[in-house]
Amino acid sequence: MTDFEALKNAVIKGKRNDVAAIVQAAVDNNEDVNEILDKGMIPAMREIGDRFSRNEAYVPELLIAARAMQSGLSIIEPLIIKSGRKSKGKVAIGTVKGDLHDIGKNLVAIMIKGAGYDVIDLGVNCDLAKFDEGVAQGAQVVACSSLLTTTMPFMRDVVAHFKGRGTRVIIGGAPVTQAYCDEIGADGYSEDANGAVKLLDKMLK
Ligand code: B1M
Repeated sequence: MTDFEALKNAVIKGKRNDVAAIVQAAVDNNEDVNEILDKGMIPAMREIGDRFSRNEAYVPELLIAARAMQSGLSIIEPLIIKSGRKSKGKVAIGTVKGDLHDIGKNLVAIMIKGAGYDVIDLGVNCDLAKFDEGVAQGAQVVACSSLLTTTMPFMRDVVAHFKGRGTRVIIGGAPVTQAYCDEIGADGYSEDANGAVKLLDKMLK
């Protein structure tokens, strides 16, 4: 059984080899991937963020924690994504303009891929032209991620850009709320990656 506290500490301290070893052992042991994420890895990112708020951690610490998180995610990703499935639809996902946070966006992308959608990952710092590229490649839904209160307002521009053009826009990220979604007229909001799957299933059924 995985020691979630050890996994959490390894992510916080940025020990990516330790993270990879613990996650690999859990996977080899057939443990629940969602538990590894929800009890070990995601709380670690929350904790490092809180330390950052209290000036007990700085950007370099955030960066090495993020790198450690990615090393664990890359082991989990192939398990979540099933092959040989029939596509349920196409989604273009990106972190909005001015924002470089991609861990949550990557997690959402992995989960929706795993649920049977084709995903076009547009990366970070996406302007309107970048979201247009996703739609040009056939995306029916544009999913926007934002982690900063300063970049969140760009979601309003994305919604306005696609209004009346048949492309739906869904939004998420730590500062984003259902109230904000309603305010800017986005087609949907979800708090987390599993919620994004449910939202798409409802929207594209
Ligand atoms: Co930054 N950062 N950061 N950071 N960072 C936050 C977001 C912050 C809350 C930390 C804090 O102050 N406590 C704060 C924002 C404050 C605010 O705006 N109110 C902050 C800041 C201030 C900054 C800088 C400005 C710091 C600086 O330079 N002075 C800077 C900005 C850079 C930029 O983007 N232009 C910055 C930089 C960075 C790093 C580059 C060092 C690094 C990111 C590395 C990377 O992503 N590759 C980083 C990190 C790691 C964080 C924290 C610690 C962790 C984020 C994370 O990965 N969480 C974060 C603190 C925190 O979140 N508590 C923080 C784990 C991830 C799984 O969760 O991303 O929330 P999350 O995604 C969730 C949901 O939100 C949702 O599902 C995901 C999975 O459940 N979701 C969606 C996300 N996108 C979705 C899209 C959807 C649906 C759901 O579409 C439908």
